[in-house]
Amino acid sequence: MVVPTLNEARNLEVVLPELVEAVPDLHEVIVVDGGSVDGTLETARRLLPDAVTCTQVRRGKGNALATGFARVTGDVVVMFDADGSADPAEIPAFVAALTAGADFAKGSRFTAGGGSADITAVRRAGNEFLNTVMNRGFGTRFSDLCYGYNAFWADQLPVLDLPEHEKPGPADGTMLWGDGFEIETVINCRFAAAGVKITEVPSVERLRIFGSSNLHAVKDGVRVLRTIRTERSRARRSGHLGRLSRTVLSGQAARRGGSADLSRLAS
Ligand SMILES: Nc1nc2c(ncn2[C@@H]2O[C@H](COP(=O)(O)OP(=O)(O)OP(=O)(O)O)[C@@H](O)[C@H]2O)c(=O)[nH]1
Ligand SMILES: [Mg+2]
Repeated sequence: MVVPTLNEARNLEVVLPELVEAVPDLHEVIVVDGGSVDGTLETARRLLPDAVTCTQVRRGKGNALATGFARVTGDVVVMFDADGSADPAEIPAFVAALTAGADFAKGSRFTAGGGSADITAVRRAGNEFLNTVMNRGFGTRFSDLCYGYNAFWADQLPVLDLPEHEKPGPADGTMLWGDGFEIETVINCRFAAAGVKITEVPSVERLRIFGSSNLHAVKDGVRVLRTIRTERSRARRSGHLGRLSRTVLSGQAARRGGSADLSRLAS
């Protein structure tokens, strides 16, 4: 599990015990902190002495995920927010989608069985619009582009080609492309452009337990739109768009076979 944290100590008190209870044979939990001032890392180490804990070099959720991904030793990577919004009881369903043949198991609140305690009419409409733009541009059938609870096989990491995570950031404090919240869209676009097999997994988003939302519907919507455009140009430049037809969104016959082995779960 890769868990990015920014001042989530109070949430970790609830989330980490719940995680261990839901998946007792978890292979590893990697907590990547963004310089919290509320004792987040100390809390993680106290609650989960076996957890891998580290502090990212640059800033932003994207850089945190890239840092965590680089430390994964398991077969499967799960992207897991620390704010209580992701239900750890859903992890086996993500792993099952992967063992059933998907390369990328994409959480969706808007497929049968999914849902959200935290979505407004405006956000829902915005998400629908962004799904449409993405699906037209990449030939995909995503139903929930803007959702960060996902899992993929660790051997797919090179496909993402994320920025080198340990290089210090620009002196002027600007963020590198992929270091911010655009990471989720970057990941969706790059997997889609590479033509990997994508399966949506129904997921019910819960409310953040403590702290307040960092999401700004309009500002973040514009950022996702910009990300789709940039990533589409990138895919076209690298000649990837021709392969898009291979991208599917359904439960497929086993590519890897076997049952979900949660002891090799890396996130
Ligand atoms: N390491 C690190 N983690 C971050 C950073 N920004 C956000 N996070 C974490 O990423 C996860 C998702 O961030 P949230 O602030 O919950 O963003 P969101 O889910 O889009 O919005 P709300 O839940 O509605 O506030 C949480 O676990 C945060 O603590 C960052 O710059 N660095
Ligand atoms: Mg959140």
